[in-house]
Amino acid sequence: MTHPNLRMEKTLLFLKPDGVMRGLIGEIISRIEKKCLIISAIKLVWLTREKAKEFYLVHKDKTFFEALIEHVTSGPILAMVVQGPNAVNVVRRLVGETNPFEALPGTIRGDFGLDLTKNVVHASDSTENAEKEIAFFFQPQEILEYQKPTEAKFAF
Ligand code: FUP
Repeated sequence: MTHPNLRMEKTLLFLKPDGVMRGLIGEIISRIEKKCLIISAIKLVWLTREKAKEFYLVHKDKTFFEALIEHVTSGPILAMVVQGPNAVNVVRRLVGETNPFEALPGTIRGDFGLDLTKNVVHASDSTENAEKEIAFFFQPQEILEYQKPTEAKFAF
């Protein structure tokens, strides 16, 4: 039975270099899996400065822009397309507040974030941005549609 307030969505989640370097790949993927979300695409990417600036263009005039670009290009990131009911909002809530010192315990940033720049992950903040950010990292043929048998009962 489809719940009227639920929409099947895709969102873009990536572990920043601090997350990858600290060995948090398994931990973050585990949290996504335990929430019964589906990983539709996944890959390691090492962003160039040009690509990082393009991704964060909206922040280009902010004081933290250079530090942000420096950090996200300092090592590989693990980019994923995550799918599920209301996935954009659900993943943002799993991720927690931008500032790790305000993010609640139990959220990814609340549990692992070090500072505003090294806050472990990025997650799309709207369905519109999710679509753009997914296209930034993935070709359509890299995104796989499937259902896990154990989750078929949640399908709608
Ligand atoms: P979020 O959507 O939670 O990732 O946060 P924002 O879009 O506001 O910020 C994008 C990224 O900029 C954050 F992940 C980290 C970085 N940032 C800083 O480094 N310093 C700040 O004061 C705010 C954001």
